[in-house]
Amino acid sequence: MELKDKNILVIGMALSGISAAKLCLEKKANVTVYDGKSKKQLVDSIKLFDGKEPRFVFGEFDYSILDNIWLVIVSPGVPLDLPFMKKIFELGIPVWSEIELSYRFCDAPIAAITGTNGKTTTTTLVSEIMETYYNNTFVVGNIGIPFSQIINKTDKDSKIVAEISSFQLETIHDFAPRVSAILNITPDHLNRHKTYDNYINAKLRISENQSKDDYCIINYDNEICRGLADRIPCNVIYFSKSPIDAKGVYLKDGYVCTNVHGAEERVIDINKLGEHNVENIMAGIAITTCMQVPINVISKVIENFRGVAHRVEYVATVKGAKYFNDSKATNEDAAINGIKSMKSNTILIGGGMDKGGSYDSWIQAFNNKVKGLILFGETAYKIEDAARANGFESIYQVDNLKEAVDKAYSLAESGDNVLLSPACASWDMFKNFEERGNLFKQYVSELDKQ
Ligand code: UMA
Repeated sequence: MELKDKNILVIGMALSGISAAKLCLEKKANVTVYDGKSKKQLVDSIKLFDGKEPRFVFGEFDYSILDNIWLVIVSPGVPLDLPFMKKIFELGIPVWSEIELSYRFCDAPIAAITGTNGKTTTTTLVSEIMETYYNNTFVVGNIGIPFSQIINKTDKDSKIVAEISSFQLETIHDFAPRVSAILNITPDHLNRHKTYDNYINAKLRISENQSKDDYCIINYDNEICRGLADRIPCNVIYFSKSPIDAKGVYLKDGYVCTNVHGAEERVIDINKLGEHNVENIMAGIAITTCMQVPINVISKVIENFRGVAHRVEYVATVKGAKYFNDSKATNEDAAINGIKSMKSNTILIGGGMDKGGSYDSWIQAFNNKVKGLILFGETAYKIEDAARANGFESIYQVDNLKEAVDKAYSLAESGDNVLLSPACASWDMFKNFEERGNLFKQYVSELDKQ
């Protein structure tokens, strides 16, 4: 792919845009970077170009910058129906995502993971498995590392694990992973995609350029995903919480099993897994099996997998109750995801710094799963009021996180979950959410010794 002397416009100057622009500059293209923010707002970003600067255009879009543009690279957060984007399409200028650009320079096989929920956890697990077995595995994409940032370090023997969002998929053209995965689809980002069908179609694009020898992993138990199978041009591999009459990874007789390579093999005992992660783990097994990692390597990594730190991270089982750290849930929406991922009776620890939000939707999402709500921090009274207003009464206020863990321990019975998912920022009592989560893990580890 030759970019020398080509006129390229990069739209958006944050993670993806800066990295894509740097790659194009390295390839000796004439690069213009546009961002709707002002120069003053972007001074720190400008410094990241280390003197090798593109042409910058900031603020209101100046349509004359489109003259002679050969290619537009659009950042994922830029909606495609903005007036200047519509003009770009009208002029017939190709528009690529940063993922497409990077793909054009990539000789390594890619495992690409999309889905409404669980992308980051599955991507993290897949990268841990791949790194254990293969040298030169790179994890990129929506997880926070632009693909273009690492592309120069890769060759045909590298392996790429990419978390891919629907925003990134909207502007692919040739992008073709060796293995793709659609973990699940439920309504999300509808303000951007306008209709649920558009969102589903954007997700499905992950497989559109795959050849018939490639693999696409889909969730058998998610009706929307299962319904897409006929539109997938390569080998379809399912994952399911029940045995299935097709190629895939599934639960049977207390084990995660796979028949991807033919005869059924047991991969791991379900009791060794955190229950909320089972679907992500099955997807991870299917993906890495199709990337030719041996089952014994996969099961060993899974046995030690604790999820993504501070995001419904399994901590330990104490007296039959499972403890989870979701300290990263610093707002109501994230905490709703936290409680949704719990499948059984849960003792929930929440509270922290007041960001002025309401807690009603979070409490309504408890859905009879929360048997006790333990509150501490600045927002304890506010959350208690909201909980009572929503008819929830089993509330315990404590003074600090240590007391919260002790209270949870005294309430927890075998089979319960204990979840720290505060729905609030941490800064009233901690340096950051990481410190809050780490202390939680430390207090839980000390319970064993009581
Ligand atoms: N901008 C404009 N005009 C606009 C909109 C944005 O000029 O109309 C500019 C902003 O001023 C800003 C830049 O574009 O300077 C931001 O671009 P961006 O939002 O694409 O942000 P990046 O930092 O490039 O991050 C993107 C992904 N962001 C989004 O998809 C919104 C990151 O995913 C991803 O980690 C990163 O690329 C690297 O690949 C984040 C995300 O929230 C985590 N993803 C969504 C999700 O997970 O739900 C999809």
